Amino acid sequence: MANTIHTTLGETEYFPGIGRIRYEGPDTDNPLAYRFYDESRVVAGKTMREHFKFAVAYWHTLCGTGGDPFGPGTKAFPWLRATDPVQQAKDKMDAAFEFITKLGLPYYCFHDFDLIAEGDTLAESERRLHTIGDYARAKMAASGVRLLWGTANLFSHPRYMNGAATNPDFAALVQAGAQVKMALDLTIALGGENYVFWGGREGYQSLLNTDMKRELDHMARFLDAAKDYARKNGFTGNFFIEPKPMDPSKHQYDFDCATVIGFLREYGLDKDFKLNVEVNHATLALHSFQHELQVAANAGMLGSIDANRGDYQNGWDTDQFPNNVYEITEAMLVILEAGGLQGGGVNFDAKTRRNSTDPDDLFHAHIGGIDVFARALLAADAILEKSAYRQLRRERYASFDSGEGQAFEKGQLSLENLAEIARRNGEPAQRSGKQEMFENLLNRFV
Ligand code: XLS
Ligand code: NI
Ligand code: NI
Repeated sequence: MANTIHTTLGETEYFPGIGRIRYEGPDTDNPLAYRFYDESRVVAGKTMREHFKFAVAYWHTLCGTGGDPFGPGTKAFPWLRATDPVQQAKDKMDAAFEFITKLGLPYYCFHDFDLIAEGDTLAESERRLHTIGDYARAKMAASGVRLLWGTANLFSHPRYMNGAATNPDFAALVQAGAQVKMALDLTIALGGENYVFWGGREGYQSLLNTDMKRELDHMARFLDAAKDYARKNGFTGNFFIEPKPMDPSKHQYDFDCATVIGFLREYGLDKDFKLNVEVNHATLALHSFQHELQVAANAGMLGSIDANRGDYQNGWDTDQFPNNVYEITEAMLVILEAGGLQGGGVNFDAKTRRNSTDPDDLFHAHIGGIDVFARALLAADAILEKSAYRQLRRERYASFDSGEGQAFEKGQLSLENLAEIARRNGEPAQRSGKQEMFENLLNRFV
């Protein structure tokens, strides 16, 4: 089970001089090695590999060349050189599988048109997706790499400028339908374990021109139709919704976990859909990542995560690689206590900076993020198993463990009963929340 990923090169080696990245332990000086991620090490009953199911995000890592509103891309990726779309897609996939397998990671994720450029017609797009799908299937079989999730890009093409499933024009909505059908076919054909909906432009800029209720009804109908199609065609995996509060729309319908859970329950979609929680989306919604994870876990919908981080000073989706062990330890506490992710894994929806232009920068970025998660897992496991953390937290609620507190939890006390007990007891004694002590406890294990 340890090394089931086989390094797979195409005709060209895109990352020469970089071999398989291996676990060398915390004391190594080798920057191209894992110091904490030891894939076969068992922590809390599972290997690290099973805990995380790390995935490379095709869009950032293979397609993102660093363009921003102030200037073009800076990264001259050799796999993007070919002008023929099929050739370019194959080169890109060669590079992808070389990269993923040199990192030894078990999964990848894609949008349909990350894999290959969209055609001028639906028929041409479908033909292209078939071609690259066959190519992917062979690469996956040779390497042992699997598809964590697929998705459709329903936000880049100008036809989606007013939304996809929530577009006020039915003609645009049906295009989105055709695209999701093709992306589902591809995901199913490649044995994808999950399928993600991130509502790229499902939202609005101005309420003046927007019938919000009608758009939300349409979104639910669309998701329901996609789910029915996938199930009918043998897809047994999970559907995930990825919340994000804004960017590109000013108001996005999938604002945060609580909003999405409410939406799914309102429309009866909560049995089939879970959540894909992204760090930088949580912070854009002015939540912490761990808060969003906990909200999802409370609803039994903690499916998968998109790993990245925002910037403390900038208020947009900077999608940087995770590097804060303390914060990810808080997240791993929630994930471990929730019993892990349901069907999903850890997808690096993160990009290197515009001026990180060496091929090995992609390796440093992923190695760093992977090790932060591994280290956080070890710390969180130690906190749960070797410290008084759980007990201290439980003790704060001890007054509900017996007697009248317990009767309240069981729904046996009326408001009159509460008032009567209050009068009898008088003013409660002050009890400290001990936040600093909890914070120090975490720091001891990080
Ligand atoms: C963008 C989203 C996107 C989804 C996949 O902010 O994070 O990358 O993960 O469509
Ligand atoms: Ni994002
Ligand atoms: Ni994402």
